[in-house]
Amino acid sequence: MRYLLLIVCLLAAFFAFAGGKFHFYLNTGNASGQPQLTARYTGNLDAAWSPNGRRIAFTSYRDGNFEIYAMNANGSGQSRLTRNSVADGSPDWSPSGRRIAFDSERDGNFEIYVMNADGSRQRQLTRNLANEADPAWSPDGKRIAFESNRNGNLEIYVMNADGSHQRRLTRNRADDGKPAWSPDGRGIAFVSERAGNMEIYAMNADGSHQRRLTRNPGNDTYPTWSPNGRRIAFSCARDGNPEIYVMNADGSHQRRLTRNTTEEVPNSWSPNGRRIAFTSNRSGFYQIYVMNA
Ligand SMILES: [Ca+2]
Ligand SMILES: [Ca+2]
Ligand SMILES: [Ca+2]
Ligand SMILES: [Ca+2]
Repeated sequence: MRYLLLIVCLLAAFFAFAGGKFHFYLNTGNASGQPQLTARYTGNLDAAWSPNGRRIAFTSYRDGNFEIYAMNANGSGQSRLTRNSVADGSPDWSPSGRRIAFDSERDGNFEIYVMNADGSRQRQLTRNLANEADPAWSPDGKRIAFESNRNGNLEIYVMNADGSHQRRLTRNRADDGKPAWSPDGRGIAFVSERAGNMEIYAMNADGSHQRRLTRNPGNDTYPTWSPNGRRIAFSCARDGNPEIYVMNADGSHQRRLTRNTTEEVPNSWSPNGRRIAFTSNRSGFYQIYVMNA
């Protein structure tokens, strides 16, 4: 699947993550009430709202390779947190707001790392030749879920927040990835291609009771929980290009929030539940925007 994704990436933009990451990249337009937080002429994506709502971590290509940055929730005060020549991405805040988990290719393939919220004390948590990506911190701060192709295809794994006790939660030949922990910590939403195209699934946090939430031939990806756990935002390409949708946590009442010819994917719900930070290429480059939820 990642080859298909790569083709989509190459068609859509001239940068892409490669190498086993379950990313779905996006392709322009304008919408009122959806302010753009990042500048033009470079790629900025993968926004993650800090638990107190004041900062947004994200990934930027402005330095010639992907680095993690953070900014104030209005787009001001942008600062770089990583500094190296390879890809760093997928930032996710610890529930305390003190640390950020992320993935990085600095040892030759993707691994999960953590750092302090100011970029200090960067520490590697996984260590193997496969790709580990898309970390998601459990709401109690004790565990981190992630995706890895260490067993031949992408599966979802979970480990303690110090990298110990890594264990697998999904088990099938299709790609499973992009874990998102429910706010009560009991469940994990994720993306799987087990039904032939990307659909959103949910499971208990121990991997049991895996169930499908979307059902259509377009790719559904980027699941993002509302802070009250009642809804999941996701992107779906059922109308030919990725748009942002929301549904109830059981998959019911799916409804579209964006409507244009470019690609929009949700990244992170604001902690107060009122806003959704998302990535769109409506300007010709991937940029971070916010809209009302
Ligand atoms: Ca980098
Ligand atoms: Ca690895
Ligand atoms: Ca799998
Ligand atoms: Ca689908």
